[in-house]
Amino acid sequence: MLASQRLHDFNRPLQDDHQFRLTYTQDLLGRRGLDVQDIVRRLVAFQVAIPSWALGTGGTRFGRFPLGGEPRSLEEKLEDVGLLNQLNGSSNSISLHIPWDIPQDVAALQQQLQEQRLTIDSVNSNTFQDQKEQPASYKFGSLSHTEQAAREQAIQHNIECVRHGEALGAKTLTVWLADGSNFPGQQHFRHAYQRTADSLAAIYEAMPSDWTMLIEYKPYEPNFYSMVIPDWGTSYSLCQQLGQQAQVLVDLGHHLPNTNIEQIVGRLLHFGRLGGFHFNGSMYGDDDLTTGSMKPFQLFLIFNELVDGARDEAVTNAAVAYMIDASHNTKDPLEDLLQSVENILGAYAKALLVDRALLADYQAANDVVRAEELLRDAFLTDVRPLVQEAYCQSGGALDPIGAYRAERIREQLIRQRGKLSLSTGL
Ligand code: LRH
Ligand code: MN
Ligand code: MN
Repeated sequence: MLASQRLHDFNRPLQDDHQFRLTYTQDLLGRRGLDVQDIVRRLVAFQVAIPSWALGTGGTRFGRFPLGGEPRSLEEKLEDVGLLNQLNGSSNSISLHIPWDIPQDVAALQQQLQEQRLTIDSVNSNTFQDQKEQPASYKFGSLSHTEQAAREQAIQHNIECVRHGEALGAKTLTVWLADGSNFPGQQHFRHAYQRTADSLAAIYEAMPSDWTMLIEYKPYEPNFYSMVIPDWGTSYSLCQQLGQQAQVLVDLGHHLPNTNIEQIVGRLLHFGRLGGFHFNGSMYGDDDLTTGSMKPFQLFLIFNELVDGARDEAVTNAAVAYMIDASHNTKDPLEDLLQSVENILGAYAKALLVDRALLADYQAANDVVRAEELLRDAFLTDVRPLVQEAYCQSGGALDPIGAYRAERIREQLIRQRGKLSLSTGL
C-alpha cells in the first residue's frame, strides 16, 4: 500500500497548474450553465471493476513478454487493484475468473477486501479451456455440447462459481461461451441454441435471488464459422427466456468492424436489459487494447447513451456493471489499466456536458448539423481537469501514472515477486 502522505507530496507541486486549469474549465462550463461540482461528484462516484486477468502481461497466441512483478496469487491481485484504487480512486472492485482465481483462504480474503476497501464485482466462469483431471472435454462446446455429461459439467462449474462468489460477497455471474463451430455443417444451429438455453436455465435456477447473470456475446473466436451466442440479439433472447435477473453484457471488442455499438447500448437500455460492459479498445476485433485508445469518439457516444438513459424516467434499466476486459503484450498492465480508467472517466465527463434538452430540440427539428455539432462540442471539450479533480477528491494522485512511476512501483513489485512471475492463462 502507498502511504497517503506520499500521494499528497506527489500532488503538491502539481496543484498550482491543476487549479489554474480547473478554474478555467469551471468558468467555461459555468458560462454554459453546467454545474461542474456536480460533474466532479459523479466522476468521484463512478467505479470501474478491474479484471484479475489483466494484472499480468496478456500476450497473444504467438508469445508473451512478461514484465516481472506480476501477481502470483489472488491476494497479490487484490493488492494490485488496491494500489490502482489508491492512485485513481475509481477502481474499487475486481472481477474474478474461476478457476484462475479460486479463493483458498476465504476468511483472509474477506479481511483483505475490507482492509483495502475493495469488493468482488463479478465472477466469470471458464468453460473455454479444459482443466486438469476434468472428465469431459470442452473441445466441442460446453453449455451447448451435444453430450449431456459435458453440459452437466459446465453447468456445475457455473454453479460452483456462484458459490465462490457468494462467499466473497459478489452478486454477478458473467457467462461467456466459446461454444460454436469451425466449419459448415459441424453444428445444428437451432439445437445448439436450445441446449444452451436449457443449460443456462439450470444455472439461473441455482442462482440466489439477488444475483444477476450477465450473458456476453461474441461474433467469432475461438470458433470461426459460428458462435452459439454471436450477437446481442441472441444474448437478449436468452435473457428474456431466463427472467429479470439475466442481462446482456456488451464487450466493446466483441463486434464486427464498424458495428454501431452505441445504438446497441441504446436498444438494450430501452428494453431494460443492459447488464454491463467489458471495456477495451479495438482496431480490428477482440484486440483487448487500452479502452479509448482507438475510438475515443465511439466511447463518448456510448456514454452519451448511458447518460441519456439515466436521465430518462421511461428507462427502467437496473444498475449497469462497469468492468474492464483488456490485457496486452506491450505495456505495463497497471499503467494500461490506469489509462483505461482515465479514458472511461473522460468519456463519461464529456457525456455529462451534453445539453439534452437542446439536443432533443435539434432532433425534433431534424437539424442534423446542430445536433451533430452539439455532440462534437462536448466531445472536443478538455475535461482532464475535472477527471484530475475527481482523483484528487478521492484521495488519489493528480497524475496516477506519474505517481506510479515516481514511486517506482514496478521495480518494487519485481523485487518482491520476482522477474519471472506467472500470469493468468490468457
Ligand atoms: C472472451 C472474453 C470473455 C472472457 C475474457 C477472458 O473474449 O472477453 O469476457 O471471460 O475474455
Ligand atoms: Mn469480455
Ligand atoms: Mn474478449
